[in-house]
Amino acid sequence: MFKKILIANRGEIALRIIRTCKEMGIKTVAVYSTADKDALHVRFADEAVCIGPPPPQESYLNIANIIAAAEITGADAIHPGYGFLAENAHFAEVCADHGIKFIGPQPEVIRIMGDKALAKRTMKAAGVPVVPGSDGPVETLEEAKKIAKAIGYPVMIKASAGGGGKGMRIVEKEEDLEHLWNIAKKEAKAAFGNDAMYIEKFLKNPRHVEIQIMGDQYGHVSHLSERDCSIQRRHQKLVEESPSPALNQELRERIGEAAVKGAKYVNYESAGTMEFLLDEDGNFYFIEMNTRIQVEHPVTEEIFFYDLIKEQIKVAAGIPVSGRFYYPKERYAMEVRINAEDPFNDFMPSPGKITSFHKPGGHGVRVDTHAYAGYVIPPYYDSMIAKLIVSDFSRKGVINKMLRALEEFVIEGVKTTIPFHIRLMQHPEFVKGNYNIRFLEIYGDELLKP
Ligand code: MV4
Repeated sequence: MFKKILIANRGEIALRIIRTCKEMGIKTVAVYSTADKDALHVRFADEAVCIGPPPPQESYLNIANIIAAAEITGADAIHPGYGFLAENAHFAEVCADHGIKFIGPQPEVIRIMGDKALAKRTMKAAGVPVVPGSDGPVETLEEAKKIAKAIGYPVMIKASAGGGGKGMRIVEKEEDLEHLWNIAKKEAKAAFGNDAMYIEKFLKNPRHVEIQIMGDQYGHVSHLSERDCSIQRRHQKLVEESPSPALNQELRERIGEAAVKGAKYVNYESAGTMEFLLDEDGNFYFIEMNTRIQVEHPVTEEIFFYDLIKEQIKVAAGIPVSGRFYYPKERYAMEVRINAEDPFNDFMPSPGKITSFHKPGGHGVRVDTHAYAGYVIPPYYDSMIAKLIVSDFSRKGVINKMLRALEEFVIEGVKTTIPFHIRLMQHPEFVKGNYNIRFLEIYGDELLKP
């Protein structure tokens, strides 16, 4: 087992990782930018190393400084958390070159999944259902026209280097293709320095259902059922829950098996998530794979009482996983993201000092946060300040408990997304589980007016 792990991250996830390391008897090294000198991850780690000024490029994305911090402190592994360097294949390689174990998948696998057209082609070859469309990248407008005609409009043009919605366009009819093709390509070039594009059939009212998987160094892969992450706004998830209200056990098993098949095909090591779109007829299609621990991993931890970070560390150290399928039994969990943003003013960021802070507690309530009374939220990083996760024996019980916990949560000094979540938990269609990725587009007016 590792003796000392460096956590190449900040905020709640850095704290989350430090906690598990302590339980495992592993020493921890925090890294921090000068903006985070008073952060809890710095205080709770055994050692802490400053890696640069506030801009992420100069600190949390600064590979040379992070490797130097690991070497100076004698860390034998690095946990990247999510965001920052978590899906950077080059960083994973540099760690290996320095004899430091990167706690995550193999660099080649990160590289495949980072190229969305290649990821899709690879999963198709593995026998995982994918959205009908081009087989890999599309080189020319003429080729794009041909494929779009064959699959039928509407189609979606997507950037291979994309994800998160950038460089993506819906095309309703052939007359619009040329124009939107050019726009999407320009956007992709500007955002990613790569304008490779692919095309697929546009699905109208899908749900976003993802499968949590865990693979080891011996080719075993297990899955831990699904999370429904359809409640999003501008590609930012706001709520995640499990089980998905849209799945029956038969469908759940088929998606889970598809995810395991795909992950085994690439010998996937570590925690990962296979993202699927689920259409109104119960068809599911792989769209992307995330090669990291995700923000919403606690939803899965709560329904299975299973520490995913601990498992990630164990498989990184060469301990095998059981290679089985896990389904929740009478357990429901939901997470809401509490961001320092004003939900009634277009989710405008609201950094600054938290003047008063009281977090909810009680049975089935978990709060993952790095915030405290007096903490100053720096403007340089993302605005998530807490995750509130509740679990119970029914979905109804979860929503009831979530509402109670949200009403108990006190955060003063900055605006937060709490009032939005309080309304959402009382929305009849949400309560019925009747939602898809367009939920906020449809009900945003009533949920987001001041
Ligand atoms: C789609 C789609 C409909 N049809 N692909 C958005 C970001 C990227 N991860 C994939 N996305 C989508 N791909 C086809 N063929 C609709 C979306 C989409 C979406 C997907 C998941 C969650 C929220 C979303 C919001 C808008 C669009």
